[in-house]
Amino acid sequence: MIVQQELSDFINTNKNLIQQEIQHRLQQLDVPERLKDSMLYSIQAGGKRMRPILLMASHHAYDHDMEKALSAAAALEMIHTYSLIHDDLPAMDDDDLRRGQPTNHKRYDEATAILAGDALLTFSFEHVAGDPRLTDTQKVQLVRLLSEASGPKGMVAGQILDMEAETKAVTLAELETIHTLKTGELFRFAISSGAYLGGATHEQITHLDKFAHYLGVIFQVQDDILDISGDPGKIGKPVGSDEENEKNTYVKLLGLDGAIEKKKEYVIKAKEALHEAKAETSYLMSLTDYFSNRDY
Ligand code: GRG
Repeated sequence: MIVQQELSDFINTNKNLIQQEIQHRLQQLDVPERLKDSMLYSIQAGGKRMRPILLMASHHAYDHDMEKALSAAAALEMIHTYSLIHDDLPAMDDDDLRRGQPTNHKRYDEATAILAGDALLTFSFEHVAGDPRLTDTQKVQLVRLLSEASGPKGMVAGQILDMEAETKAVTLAELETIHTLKTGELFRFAISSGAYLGGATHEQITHLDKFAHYLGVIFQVQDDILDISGDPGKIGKPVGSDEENEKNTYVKLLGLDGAIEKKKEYVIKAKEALHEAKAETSYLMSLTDYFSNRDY
């Protein structure tokens, strides 16, 4: 069992490593200045970096040489940032603020925001494929896992199902499918690719996939709970507005107490799956509680 301070140190150290990795690579890019600025604008706007931190923690469970996991972690954050830029566009969620700052299309313009998202998505693959710290087999495997998680079988599928669900009531099972694809697939990439690069076996990765599924739901349930608590740090539609009321959420389907119960149940399941993965999973254990109790 690790203490709170150790977890904070792990998070901060890895956050800095990830930041340096992304910043360094993007700043080196010899591309049109406006494109580079808009890519860096959204990357530098903050963000909790939860996905790449999870990837680093999953890697650490099998191997302490963290350098090897850095390009996959950076690529994951680039893809997450692209998805937020596109999600904020007028054709999708039409948001003015993200990460506490004007959204990319508000700061620049719609066309530039679309291109900044496209560029972050495609550059993420270039970054992994060009990493001299990885073997050719690792590069191919990471590109495959990353495209599956973020593409039409993963996050993009979740996004379109979520858009379709805006105009109808959904069941709990349908809601879980939407979030498993839209949010959970990137979590699954984080956990499985970190472990893969650390040398985990196929069987261990199967247990970790289950863990990632539960963790994705925990993250989303907590997101929905924070939404109704009106946390000023969270950017969404104004609490109580029509658009907010129409959203399909765990709190809407289960009530606040039911959502809290669901979260507790999934924390237990997540930790059971971690035990089965038979590795040094103390950071992943603590991150599960951190995800479940986060207040921003
Ligand atoms: C546009 C293909 C495409 C997909 C968009 C991620 C996503 C799919 C939409 C974002 C909308 C949203 C609020 C999703 C629910 C949970 C979520 C992914 C929140 C944002 O992630 P955080 O809280 O954000 O990790 P930070 O800013 O900390 O990185």
